[in-house]
Amino acid sequence: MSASAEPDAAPKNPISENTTHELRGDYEHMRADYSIDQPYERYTDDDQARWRFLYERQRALLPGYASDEFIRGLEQLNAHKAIPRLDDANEVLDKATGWKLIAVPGLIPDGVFFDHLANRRFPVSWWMRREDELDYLVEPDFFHDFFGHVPLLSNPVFAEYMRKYGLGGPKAIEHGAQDMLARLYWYIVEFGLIKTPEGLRAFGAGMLSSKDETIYSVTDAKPNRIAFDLERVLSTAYMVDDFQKTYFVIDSFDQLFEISDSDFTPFYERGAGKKPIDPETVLDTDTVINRGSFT
Ligand code: HBI
Ligand code: FE
Repeated sequence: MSASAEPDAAPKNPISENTTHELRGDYEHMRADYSIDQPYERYTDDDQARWRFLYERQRALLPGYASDEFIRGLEQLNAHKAIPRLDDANEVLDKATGWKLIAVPGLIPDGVFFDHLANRRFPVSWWMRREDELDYLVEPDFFHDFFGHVPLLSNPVFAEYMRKYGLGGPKAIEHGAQDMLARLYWYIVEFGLIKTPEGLRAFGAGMLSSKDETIYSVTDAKPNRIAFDLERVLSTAYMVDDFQKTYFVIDSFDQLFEISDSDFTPFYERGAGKKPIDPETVLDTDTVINRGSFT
């Protein structure tokens, strides 16, 4: 399926159901599955310099904040010198977990995204953010997608969770519950914390690709930190344009197996039409690791 743009019309916004901003990418020259070849020659010297700046700044932060699995996954990608070529990263990932990165113009429709994940393909927006977007941008760029998401795709347990997430997409869409499934992606894949003997560590792409949220999510007293519970997360709304009010904490990556093997239908049916739990709420049924100071 490709953006069916009438000759004189701008390309249709392919994610209209859940995208409020005008999409950045050029959706005119993509394959039916929304993939493109990574246009490496289009990266400017500024893009390369921005990649190195962001990479070095985040990499220096990781010890003490990021899970060891994330740091190990990042190291083996050898991506510190320049914007990585997806073909090079794919050699590493193929050996580790059989996953493959594909370049895309930007956000793609939920159904297409789920299908890629179900087939061990991770879509990476090809373009780098601008200088004025260094610390905040509306749509995931190459740095968020590659630095944030790719390292853990070399971890077999996490990679299998991502595949199962994709496989769960069609059922969520069939139940009109993709917003519930999106919460699971958001609170785990984007903003998940994990318990370790040395304390809480971040493994979510959204925090680990952000200087300030890496620190805030692990150490700040303001947010709630609550032990992961599947139905609780599926029922909890999230913030898209601010630090999270609540982070959910898993005990181990193995816990992701249990999550991904559950049948979500009962949750979808119980949650249908219900107002989601506010992001800052703490329920008395929660196993609270720390109650946020803002409450
Ligand atoms: N498209 N390129 C891209 N990257 C994403 O992370 C992404 C997407 N489309 C939809 C989406 N994420 C979320 O709505 C998922 O929960 C499906
Ligand atoms: Fe992301």
